Amino acid sequence: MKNSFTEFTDTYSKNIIENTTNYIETVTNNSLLKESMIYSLTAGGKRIRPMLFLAMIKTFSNLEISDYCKIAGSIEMIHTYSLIHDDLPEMDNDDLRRGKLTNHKKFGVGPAVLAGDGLLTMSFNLISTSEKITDDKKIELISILSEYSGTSGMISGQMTDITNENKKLNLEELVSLHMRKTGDLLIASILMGLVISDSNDEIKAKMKKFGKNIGLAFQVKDDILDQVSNEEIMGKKTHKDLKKGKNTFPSLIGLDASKKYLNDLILEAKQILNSIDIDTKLIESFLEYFNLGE
Ligand code: GRG
Repeated sequence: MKNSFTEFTDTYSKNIIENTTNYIETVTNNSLLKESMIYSLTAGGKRIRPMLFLAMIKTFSNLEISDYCKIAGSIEMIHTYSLIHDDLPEMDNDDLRRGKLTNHKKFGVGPAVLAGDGLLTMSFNLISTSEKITDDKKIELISILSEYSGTSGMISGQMTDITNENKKLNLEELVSLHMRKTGDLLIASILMGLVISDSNDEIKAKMKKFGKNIGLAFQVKDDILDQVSNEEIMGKKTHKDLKKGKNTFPSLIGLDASKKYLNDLILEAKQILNSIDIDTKLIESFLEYFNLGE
């Protein structure tokens, strides 16, 4: 049975993808660039980050959700660019993503780098052209998204990751790496939704902590599944981490302790939601994503 977050995703993800692909079609004047950007954006994916952004607006305001699908698309553009670049031979070297050929396998390395660059730069342009928010809010959103996906956030986490293969990190270093690489874009999505909702500082602080927990949980789950799942279920190669000498939670603290860690992070995230005096059921239903199905 679908939970409310999945139904929410079904309702709005088409609108998000239509907004972004229409924009790419309109402003891009090279057909290969257009095709390669749209290929990866429409290749599937759970749309977790744009949906978290919209779920904040739904939960913390009375605004019309469809007015913000264009901005939600800007977040998915950043996420998709990061996946295209992460899959490149000089990074994680993957042939499959979202169950399809990776961008560079389909179009070549050069076009894949440029498709990623195109999505990255277009993301901010998309926010700047939104008719639904004030200029002050545009600046705030662009500032959050560029900071958290940038050189103190996702990009710095990725740099630590690729330069520390075959070098053992301790738990604190591993947590810091993944907070930046995976957590920060999720936190940005949440904070951007709260900016639109005009939420107060207390809600922002609580939901930022919630974002940190789910960001970390995301990676712990990914590490666990890389060890115990298979390519058919994941839509990408599994058992890669060990082969590549990657630092993972199971390799550092063991599989059972990783599962307990995941559980504790989600429990704490639920407690944060329970401490907010508002109906947060939609956000809470997202947490079912972290069930390992055991
Ligand atoms: C190249 C600057 C740069 C950054 C790459 C996101 C990232 C940073 C790398 C991805 C590595 C990875 C597999 C991380 C595990 C968690 C994660 C972000 C998985 C992919 O996100 P999902 O599951 O993907 O939301 P879909 O396809 O559903 O959108």
